[in-house]
Amino acid sequence: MSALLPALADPTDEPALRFPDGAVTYRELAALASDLGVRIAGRSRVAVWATPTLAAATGITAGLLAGVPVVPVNPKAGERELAHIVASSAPEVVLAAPGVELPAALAGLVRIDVDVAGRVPGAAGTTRPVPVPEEPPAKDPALVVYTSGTTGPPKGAVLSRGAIAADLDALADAWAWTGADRLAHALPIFHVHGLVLGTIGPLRRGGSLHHLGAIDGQRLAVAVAEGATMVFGVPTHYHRLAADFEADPDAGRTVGRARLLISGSAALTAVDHARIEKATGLAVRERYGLTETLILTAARADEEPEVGTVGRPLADTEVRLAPLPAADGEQPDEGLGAVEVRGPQLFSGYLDLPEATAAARTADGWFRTGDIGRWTESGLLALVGRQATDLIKSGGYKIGAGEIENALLEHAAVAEVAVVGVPDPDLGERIVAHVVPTDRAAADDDLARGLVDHVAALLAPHKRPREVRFVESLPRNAMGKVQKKLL
Ligand code: MCA
Ligand code: AMP
Repeated sequence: MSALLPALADPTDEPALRFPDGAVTYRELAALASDLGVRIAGRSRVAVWATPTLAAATGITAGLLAGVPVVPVNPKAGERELAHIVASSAPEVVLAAPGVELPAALAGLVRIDVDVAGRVPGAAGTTRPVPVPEEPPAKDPALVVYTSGTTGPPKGAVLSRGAIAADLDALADAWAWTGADRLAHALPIFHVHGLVLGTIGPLRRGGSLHHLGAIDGQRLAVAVAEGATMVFGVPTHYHRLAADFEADPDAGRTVGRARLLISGSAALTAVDHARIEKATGLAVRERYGLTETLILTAARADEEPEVGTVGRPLADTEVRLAPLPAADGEQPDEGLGAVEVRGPQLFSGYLDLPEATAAARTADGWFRTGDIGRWTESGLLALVGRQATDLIKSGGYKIGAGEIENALLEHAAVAEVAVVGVPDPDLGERIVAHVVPTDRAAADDDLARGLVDHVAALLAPHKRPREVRFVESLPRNAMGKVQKKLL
């Protein structure tokens, strides 16, 4: 494998990263990141306070250059979740922009400020990268990304340098993605979508990223008018863009000058596919993957995409459909199967969780995605659902129902609770908590708001229920198990 980020080894004055707080060329980024890289070299792991900023992206780049595994931290993670991530990943250092106040859970770490303002602009041509340690082997970890399961706290997926390089190169093949491409998006950079694809992706190609800060049709139109050629987003982004373009058709037409609109992390509805195509003239292409596997399949740039599919397996990626177990005595529909995969982009395992790592694979070594799919006549993969009902996808975030239930049960006003995802046109699924209160008389709107805030503060705002329904009891089967299907 070549270096993970070859464009930083021999940097030019071409644009590399642009965020709302600043922009850098490759020469500037190489100088900033290698300077920082030398200061963190040799550390076991480095946490990065992953706001959508140039400072955070520079910190992540520094970790990759120095060969120090990066733990991107959601800056809105609640106290419980943050404490878990810090205890589990045990970083030695935390990188954050100067002046940012970090929560107590990170206070015990060595803090190094990522000061991009002091070096940019005007650094071009004057700074020279400091030599960083030799490129580590491809099997070495690059990132530890935390992802939710059905129960328990999130697990750290260890992603190697080789897995990231292999996946990005396979996507480059699928999308004809080159150094001439300029990517625009508004994704968080603490998850695979915005981080591996959306930040490391353009840097590996030698192209650029324009991070919009927040999703907004007019802002995106300006980015495309300024040269953005590709757009990444979750379905919620496209749903909101469709409304923006309907209100401002010029913005939609301008965005139509881009080369590719790509959606992923959850299914884009046929309705939103059609709205975006009508507004921009471009058909959105979907791709599919998981934190643990990176991207597995994609609608190719050189093929017309088929709505309702997530494209073909990437180069060197194998996808098979395994027989589904009969549920409740019913035979599964013909043609449907459990999606299992193999490929060079798969994770190395869950950090310090050998049993969970082993359980994620079949006896013959294929990774179980937990998704249910079928092949279309043209050989494309269509996803039709998930095996676990306790996993919710809201706004493109994977959220375990059990984690929210446990948080709610800690609240004195909650006697019993069942959390489910219900269909939502904007978020895909909306988190709804069915709560049996300890005191019926106290079950009012104030308590509902209090429960929502409780989850947001303990876990993260995106894990908060969007709706709390007070109920007298939960439907249970003869064994006493809650029957969520009846909710
Ligand atoms: C509201 N807020 C609150 C509360 N109520 N905060 C605390 N307590 C409360 N009770 C705040 C929020 O913090 C937020 O602040 C604002 O109100 C709106 O929040 P929210 O409603 O959650 O945001 P949203 O507008 O609904 O978010 C939609 C979104 C988001 C922007 C699309 O869901 C998103 O960024 N999704 C991306 C997910 C993603 O990247 N997934 C990749 C993982 P503020 O406005 O300041 O933020 S999947 C993956 O990686 C695989 C490989 C793949 O396939 O891609
Ligand atoms: P995460 O673990 O957060 O990385 O989420 C991975 C899950 O997102 C997959 O198992 C799928 O269920 C879902 N997913 C990702 N991309 C798509 C897509 N294009 N269409 C439908 N579901 C998707």
